[in-house]
Amino acid sequence: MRTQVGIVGAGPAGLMLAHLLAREGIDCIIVERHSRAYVEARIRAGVIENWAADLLAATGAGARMQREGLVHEGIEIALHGARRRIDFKRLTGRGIMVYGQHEVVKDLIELRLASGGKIEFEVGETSVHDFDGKAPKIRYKKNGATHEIACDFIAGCDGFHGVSRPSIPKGVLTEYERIYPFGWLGILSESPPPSHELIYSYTSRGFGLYSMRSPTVSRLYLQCAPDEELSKWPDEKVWKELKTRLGPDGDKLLQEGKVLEKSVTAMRSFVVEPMQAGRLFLAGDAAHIVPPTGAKGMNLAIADVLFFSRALAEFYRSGKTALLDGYTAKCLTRVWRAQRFSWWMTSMLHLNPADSPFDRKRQFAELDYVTTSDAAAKSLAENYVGLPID
Ligand code: FAS
Ligand code: PHB
Repeated sequence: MRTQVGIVGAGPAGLMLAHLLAREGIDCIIVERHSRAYVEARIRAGVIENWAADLLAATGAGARMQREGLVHEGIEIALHGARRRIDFKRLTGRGIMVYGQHEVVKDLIELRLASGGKIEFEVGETSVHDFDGKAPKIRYKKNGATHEIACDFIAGCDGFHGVSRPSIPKGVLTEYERIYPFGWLGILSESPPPSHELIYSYTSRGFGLYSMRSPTVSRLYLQCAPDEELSKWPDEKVWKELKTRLGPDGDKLLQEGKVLEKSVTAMRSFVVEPMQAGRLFLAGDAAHIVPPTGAKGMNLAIADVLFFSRALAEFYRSGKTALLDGYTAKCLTRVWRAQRFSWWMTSMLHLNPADSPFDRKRQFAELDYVTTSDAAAKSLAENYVGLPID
């Protein structure tokens, strides 16, 4: 097979790239190791930045999001149960879209297949080759046969555990990492959220996040140990702890419901530089990971492929490589700002076992300041809704 851009991975990065390239008339093929059903059911992010929701809508991939998504104009931060609102609309004039990542994935897959675009699901033994030259190749196995895609460029959109990044020769990439001494135990439940906006709760028992996917489906998280054993968390214990960390009226506010999904996610900050090697370009989680407290993961993936699609459009239009050569620098400015914000939100809202009593007091003072000073709240708000993208 031959195409212009070979894409490894059908997550938000790979699918959004294919969508943007199709609009530029640039041919591409996606290879994905899991089935369509699997990637469409995988529960991950839920917050879409303002510009990203506008991009989905402006490029014809946002109709269902606009029908079923929830526009939020603020969040609440609870300090030991006392809830204070950060008014995004008043502070920045913008809001966020609450719409599940798996819904975005469903919409982009449907659009791509409906327009005759190619996605090879359930491939095995994917490998990438010759990206140091002008004729890179992707090889994979499917139904017992080996297949090869010859292309001009490879987009490594295969997440943190994919094959693209590790295929780059040793010494080319520099890794930056921070591992956090806590994780999140998350549930998806058939129950109404405790509030019509997200609640970020700071308590002496650890962090709690009360998010949603719809007015009847909640996405709820508890700070836990990074290697917490799910078997130690039967549903009733999860509900009890979620109510406790919501504050004195937790019992009244949080209705229980059927738990549809339960998982523990460890937390890290990770960036590789550069995000390209020859004609292999990394995007999304393949190049960087943020702790989910700032809700930046999916949004960074979409930003990377927006920049990459523009660079490819310039190349195929004019042969110029300025934007391709500048891809890493363009992405990393936004990546490091999101890394700072995500680290800051994570450090401010979680209990770090290594913290001293002084740290705890300082932490509380920071939360108190951020939720009472317009200047500080505006900084949080503009980072949360999404820094302007150009
Ligand atoms: P993805 O990981 O989404 O997609 C990569 C794709 O490549 C996958 O479909 C994978 O199957 C495929 N792939 C991998 N190796 C392959 C190979 N060898 N061959 C072919 N295909 C291959 N962010 C939030 O903001 N809020 C959250 O609550 C949240 N929860 C998360 C929970 C988890 C467990 C994880 C891992 C991430 C979470 N994130 C969350 C961050 C998340 O949103 C990511 O940033 C987002 O999925 C990144 O998108 P992609 O870069 O497309 O990578
Ligand atoms: C989610 O809804 O899954 C979600 C929302 C906000 C976050 C993280 C996750 O910061």
